[in-house]
Amino acid sequence: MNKRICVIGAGPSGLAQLRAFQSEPGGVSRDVEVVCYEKQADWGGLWQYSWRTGTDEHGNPCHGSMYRYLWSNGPKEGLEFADYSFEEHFGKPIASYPPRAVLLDYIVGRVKKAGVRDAIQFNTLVRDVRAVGDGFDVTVRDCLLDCETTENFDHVVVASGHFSVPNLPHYEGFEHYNGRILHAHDFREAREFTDKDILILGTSYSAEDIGSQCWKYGCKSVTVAHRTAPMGYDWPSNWQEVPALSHVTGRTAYFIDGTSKDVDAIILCTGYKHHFPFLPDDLRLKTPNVLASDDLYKGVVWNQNPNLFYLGMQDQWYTFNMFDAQAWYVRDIIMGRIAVPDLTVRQADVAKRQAEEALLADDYACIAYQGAYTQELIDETDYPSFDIEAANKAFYEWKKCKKKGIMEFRNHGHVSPMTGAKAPAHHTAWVDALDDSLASYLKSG
Ligand code: FAD
Ligand code: NA7
Repeated sequence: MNKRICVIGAGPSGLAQLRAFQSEPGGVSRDVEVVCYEKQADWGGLWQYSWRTGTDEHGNPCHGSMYRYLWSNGPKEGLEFADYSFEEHFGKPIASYPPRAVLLDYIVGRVKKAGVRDAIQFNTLVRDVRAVGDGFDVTVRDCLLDCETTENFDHVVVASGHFSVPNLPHYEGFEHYNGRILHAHDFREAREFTDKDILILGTSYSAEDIGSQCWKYGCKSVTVAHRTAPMGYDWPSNWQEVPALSHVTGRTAYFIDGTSKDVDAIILCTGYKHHFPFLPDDLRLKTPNVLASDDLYKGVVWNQNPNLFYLGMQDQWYTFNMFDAQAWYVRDIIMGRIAVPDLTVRQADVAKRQAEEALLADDYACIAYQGAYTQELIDETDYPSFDIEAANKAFYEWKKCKKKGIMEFRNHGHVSPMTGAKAPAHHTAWVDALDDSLASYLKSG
């Protein structure tokens, strides 16, 4: 067969692809070579915290969007690997909303066990990918040696993430604002805003969580401006939701209903762009953050050139186990076990998924939709089947817990779809847990 496969990125998606090949039925064929290029110095993608903002140590755009004190914003029972449970990794049941360091430890634990690190070239930035015949020329820069090389591959798997390049809107008066304006991508330490009045734009995960972080670490007030609709939780008394921002003068933010508020900082929680500067027009995915993106058959195969794949490019309820389902599916296409149909069928598949997404009435329907998509891919490979309904249920409970108490939902324990065990309560309520280290989280009582 003699196939060469290039994986771009060693975050959860790229690592899922390495693990999929490592778990190949009958062992990895000596005729298949998998090479993973990772621009950062270590694996784990976004879960690898960096204090840096702007540019990294090599002068390239900094990938990291994670901040200190980040705790999982969804139940871990929704993202658990089917081939490596939390209980297997930690040797005991743990609570449902672990901090970043705990999740990184879990992600890394599986791939350490699989022994796939040697397949990764770190500090290596993919600069350019070109279709050549049935394959691809991939040009990379070794950022330590500061030199470029080009190699040919039969398949390319793009697993470079899509929560790293900020969407940065402009509002009138920003250039004269007398405070700090930053995007969520550059937010690192909530204590920077202790005793400050902050304004947040956006109403999704980043807005909710960065606001909650700043509140937890003592900011004076949180004001959240919504473009479409308020989040509508029962917020603490120093937190208000207001209509969209109109403009800024000096330190004062004016909203479209004519009200105003003096603020010390404006945090743009306005989402991210799918951005692939290393891909030419004929290979580049262009999509908003949705469940069924354009041009991806089964959510992974690039319609215009089915030797190219994308992992994890959807809006995400499901994460790690969905990336696994995708990676196992891609592996089986590459290994010739799953046939890719012709272009007309691929396009019809995308159109059907998009039409189905358009009919989804609420978040609960979106969760069920992505759960069904994950199941669909799993059914076609040997990825261990698991109780998707139980994972959906954890997400549904999470939604309800948030409605009941937005600053308390992380104290709830959910049932693992892998082991059937209910997670214990954490030893400290989230609001009082100021230390987010692995050691602190795992200590008992
Ligand atoms: P990433 O984690 O982004 O990894 C992509 C990798 O590709 C990176 O290592 C990057 O360095 C590398 N790369 C990029 N470009 C290149 C290039 N040109 N050359 C070489 N390497 C490259 N999900 C959850 O399930 N629970 C959560 O609580 C949660 N919280 C989140 C909080 C924040 C602030 C953000 C931004 C995301 C959060 N997510 C969460 C979602 C997150 O997207 C996924 O958990 C996961 O990290 C996605 O994995 P990925 O491998 O697709 O992308
Ligand atoms: P999302 O989920 O893509 O949400 C983006 C938010 O930004 C959403 O509320 C948008 O409002 C809002 N937005 C976008 N453009 C604007 C402008 N111009 N003005 C005001 N508001 C705007 O991104 P997140 O960063 O919250 O979450 C991404 C991931 O990071 C997620 O997986 C988390 O786990 C962490 P809209 O509703 O469209 O009006």
